Amino acid sequence: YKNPHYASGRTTMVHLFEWKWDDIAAECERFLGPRGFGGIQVSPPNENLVIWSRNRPWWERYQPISYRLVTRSGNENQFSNMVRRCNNVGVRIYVDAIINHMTGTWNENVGTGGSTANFENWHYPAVPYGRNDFNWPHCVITGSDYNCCPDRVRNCELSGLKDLNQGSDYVRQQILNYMNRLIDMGVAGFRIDAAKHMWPHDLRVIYDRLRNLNTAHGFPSGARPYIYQEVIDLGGEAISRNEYTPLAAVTEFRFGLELSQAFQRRNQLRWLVNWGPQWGLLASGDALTFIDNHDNQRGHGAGGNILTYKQSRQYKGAIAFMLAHPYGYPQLMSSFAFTDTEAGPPMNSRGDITSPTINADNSCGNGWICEHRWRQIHNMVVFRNTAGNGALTNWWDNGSNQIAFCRGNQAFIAFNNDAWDMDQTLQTCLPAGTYCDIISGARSGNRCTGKSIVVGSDGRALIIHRSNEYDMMVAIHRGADSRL
Ligand code: LAG
Ligand code: CA
Repeated sequence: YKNPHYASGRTTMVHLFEWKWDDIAAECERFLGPRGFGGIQVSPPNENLVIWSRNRPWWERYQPISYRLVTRSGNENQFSNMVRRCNNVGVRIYVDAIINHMTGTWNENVGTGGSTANFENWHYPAVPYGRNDFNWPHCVITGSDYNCCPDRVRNCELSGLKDLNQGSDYVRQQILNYMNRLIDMGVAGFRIDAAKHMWPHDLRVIYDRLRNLNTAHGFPSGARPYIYQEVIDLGGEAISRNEYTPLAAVTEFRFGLELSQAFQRRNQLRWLVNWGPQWGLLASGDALTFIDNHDNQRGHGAGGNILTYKQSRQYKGAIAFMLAHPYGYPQLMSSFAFTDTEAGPPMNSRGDITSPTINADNSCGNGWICEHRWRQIHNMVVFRNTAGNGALTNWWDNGSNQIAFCRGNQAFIAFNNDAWDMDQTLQTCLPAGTYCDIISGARSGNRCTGKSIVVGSDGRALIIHRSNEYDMMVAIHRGADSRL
């Protein structure tokens, strides 16, 4: 369950938060496929409660009312078309699976597909679930439960959301029918929402009954779905992420927290010399890594002082480090603009999500940020693909916030997060030649639209990077868009 089954040479997925299926299919064909992205995490595809009383917040999608594939992102047909079209251009789909709970009690009671529920009786007829399918006695998780009481964290309600009993064979079967249907449609894996709130043993039973990935969509025979479990473990809680790594991969929340600190200069970049398990991070193969996610970019979930698109210079620095460094399986966040932390995606008065528009410079409009379309970010995806399994070599630092390193004779990157200029001759590990910096521009024909860097026959290059430049890093590699 720890292999994403990316198409060959691909390494990175992006969370297209609240995107519609038709728009994702188009994005696969016009951008993600051609630019080497490995996959997409999509918002929950199953029917959720419509919450007009809070003006359709983003979090209504974390309140399932059935497993029918009808949401604001589209219907079942649109979903399965998207999966096919994306797989056809080498981009995998990963589904955010909410299997810990159903909706909480609410003053509204219609789903995105028209289903209703009877909250007082724990009755979800469109599944169907009834009282016996939930955990008893009824209880709600409190803050102190995380320190004392694993059983309460798993058997009580998470913010009042009706807590399913995954120990029940009937419940397991409903969940499996849902997930296996998605696998048959060609999805490559799942984010397991709220995994900490389910018993590892029950999850293991569910994972083991999932079907193999669909070979008609290009997966090798016998391939198991990629599973990354959302377990927030910043240390000191009664439940440890180590209870989940024997099952499948785990979201590494400490990763984005530490890098956010470092790139905000609350820690010197030079300490990243031993970035990885020595920092208390998971084993690389167990870790789904990211800077921000849909929760902590708006102060939900793990919280912390996390970099987002709003502090773009530092954010691009942290993302570039994530993509340049060999540790982990990276996921990019692609956001809609927000100030209100509860607000849902751009929509019209009927509540329909409005599509992103694409500007001439490749950026998005209509309220969509599309971090994945920022040149500095998508060019670093190609950097990571080009670096492949190459080891990190030739670490250099100035004893402060200037660092540089190579990836296996394929790629080189240097960061300057100090308040003074960088002026150094460094070993790049690349063959002699002129390379285009893929941060300030790219190669266009036989010239660079941004900076160029000349590597000598000894592999060394003079790297001058001012502290006041637009971005804090320069990056070059042997791929076509960097090498002249
Ligand atoms: C998750 N991971 O474990 C999701 O990443 C996170 O976004 C989900 O919470 C949560 N678990 C449940 O799937 C989000 C919001 C919550 C919201 C919840 C359900 O962060 O704020 O709760 O989705 O929509 C909301 C209200 C609560 C209310 C609850 C039940 O904010 O006040 O009690 O709904 O109606
Ligand atoms: Ca639970």
